Amino acid sequence: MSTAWWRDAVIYQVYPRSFADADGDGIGDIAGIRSRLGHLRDLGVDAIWTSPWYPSPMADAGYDVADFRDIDPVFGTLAEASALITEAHEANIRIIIDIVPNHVSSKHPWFQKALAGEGRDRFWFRNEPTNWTGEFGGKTWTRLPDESWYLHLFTPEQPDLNWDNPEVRAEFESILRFWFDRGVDGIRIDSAALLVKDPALPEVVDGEPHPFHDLDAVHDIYRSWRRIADAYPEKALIGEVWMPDVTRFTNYLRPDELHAAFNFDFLGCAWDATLMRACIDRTLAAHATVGAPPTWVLSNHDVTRHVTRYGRADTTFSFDNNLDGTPVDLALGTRRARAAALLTLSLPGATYVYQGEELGLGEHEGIPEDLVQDPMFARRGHTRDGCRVPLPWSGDEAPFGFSGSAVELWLPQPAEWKGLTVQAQTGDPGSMLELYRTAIRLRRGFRDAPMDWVGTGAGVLAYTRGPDLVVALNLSERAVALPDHTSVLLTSAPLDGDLLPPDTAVWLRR
Ligand code: TEU
Repeated sequence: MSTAWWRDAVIYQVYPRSFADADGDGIGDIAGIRSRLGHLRDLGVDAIWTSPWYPSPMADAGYDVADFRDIDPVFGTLAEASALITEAHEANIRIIIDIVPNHVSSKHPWFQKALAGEGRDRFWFRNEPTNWTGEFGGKTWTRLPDESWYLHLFTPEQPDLNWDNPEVRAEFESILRFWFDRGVDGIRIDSAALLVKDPALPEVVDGEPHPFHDLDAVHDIYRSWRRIADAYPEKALIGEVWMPDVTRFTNYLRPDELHAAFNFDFLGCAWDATLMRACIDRTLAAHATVGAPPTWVLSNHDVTRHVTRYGRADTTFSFDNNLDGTPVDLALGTRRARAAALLTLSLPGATYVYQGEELGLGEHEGIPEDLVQDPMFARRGHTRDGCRVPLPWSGDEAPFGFSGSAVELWLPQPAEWKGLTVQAQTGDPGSMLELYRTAIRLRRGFRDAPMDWVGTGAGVLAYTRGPDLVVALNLSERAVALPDHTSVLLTSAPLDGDLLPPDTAVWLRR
């Protein structure tokens, strides 16, 4: 294992509720993750990132944390988390856990005490609300029986912490050490740009500095976190930073701050050669200014799965552009997702794989409204549940091996997933799973090689990785000539003789 492992790792996001259920309650758990580590080893990933597993009332699927130093009984125990860390390390897989520093659960002891009048300065209490709009839409202030209001950028069950309070800072520094001491290799930082608020709590006014998005003072927090991480060998800090301005974004990646951050610019980019090329160039140039590794992200637990996105007329993603229910061509989306995998797994930097993308799962758009769990749904009319459906492992019918018995799962699986189980795809050379397995294996041969663009016609992206590999992706509507090569290593779809068909990517030996 190389020291700066996060620079070129393949990092697999495990969403614990939906990965695998060992205790048969219809909700995934740590024992389930441990039982399926073989899948991750066979896939060849370098690390996993687990979404929150802490005690939580689950008002926001665990992103409402009541205790950062324990595990929710629905997921298991602290001892099981330690066993997972050990077993993952034995399989050469690192572990990144999720820390949610912007807010806690309203059931967290600090907020319970605040309600009783003690330690209110750990939160934001005011006599009057502001005009702010929450990150899920809706109001950011809730009134208490004593007529005071408290701030929550997300749901009312997620009161925002006051990062001006030194006690808050000390507490999270201690939480980082708690988990580093238990052997985790990295921290994914939730909503990393939102922590610091303008203490005057001014209204949001167009053209004036924003009161809580990306305030300069937030960087002091990550400088102190970096000092903590650096006191251990090989720990990585990875920020969830949604930031349209690329310079503001890379500020988080300066050498004394975070090691990496998710590339949402790329995730939201349309399936279009000119726009993708521009996005890749922008990414590479921006990261080079701070010496940070680029990251390549297609999906996660918050966004519409990319098989579905790429099968729509509008292939972009943005929370402000709700495309739910618009027509989807799943065959086209899958074809493009295969090509996109060969793109993201061959660009320089780290690649994130969201659980189920290696199976080619699409968004489950058919969840009945009365089963929807996501608190975003009531506020924005869009649910993130469609990308959070329990994984299909085996068999011909739900729960497809997710749970050992025919229990009702926390979210229903579509019957069409029968053909997409791990079992059904294993050994099928045309499957998404085997494509990912092969690509991740081959990637080891070039992952630290330099990248250079190769001139091609319009609609095509082509680049070399070192002396051995040339990659080409055809985003145009016509078949195009392959770049010069000696042999074909891997294709996302069959070639058309010497031509690269539309929506196809290829890895060639030069
Ligand atoms: O998501 C944060 C997030 O997606 C927002 O900050 C985003 O900028 C906004 O929705 C766009 O309007 C993280 C988690 O990934 C998500 O699952 C949680 O629900 C959220 O934080 C709250 O913890």
